[in-house]
Amino acid sequence: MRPNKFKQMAGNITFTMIKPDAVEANNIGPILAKINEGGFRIVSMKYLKLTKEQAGQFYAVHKERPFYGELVDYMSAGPIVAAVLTKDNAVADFRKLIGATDPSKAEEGTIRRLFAKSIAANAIHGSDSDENANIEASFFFSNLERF
Ligand code: FUP
Repeated sequence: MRPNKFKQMAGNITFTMIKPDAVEANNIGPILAKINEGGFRIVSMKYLKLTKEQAGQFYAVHKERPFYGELVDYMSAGPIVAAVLTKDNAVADFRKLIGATDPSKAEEGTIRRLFAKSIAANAIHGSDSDENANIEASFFFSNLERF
């Protein structure tokens, strides 16, 4: 069996999605620039539109939450950019770079503060643990041994 490179890199990778609101607003470029300026390198990336089923599966942990239906509709409403990023301490540093879930509570200069429209349309996703970074990266990218 081939080694799972993402797993080997635990601690050094995180997974992100530029969400439909930010893609629609033409903010892919400015957001990728912020990601690079924050010291992250892009190691896998794709532009795609999630089906409702895929969005539901990705956010299955939130199934019982009141906003789940809306979240699934929203995340499958338009194209997204999915990417795997690398940097030391990637998960925590990326959460800091994107800011709080609610953009009105996000720190000045964070990606959500700069680009998010609302708590639901909040521009960008960042994994919340090394384990989830690996699960989420594997959800989108299967040729993990190739970088
Ligand atoms: P985060 O880890 O910051 O992306 O936030 P959560 O995992 O708590 O939530 C995942 C996504 O659900 C958010 F990015 C947006 C959506 N959400 C809502 O729409 N309403 C809420 O009250 C909380 C989250």
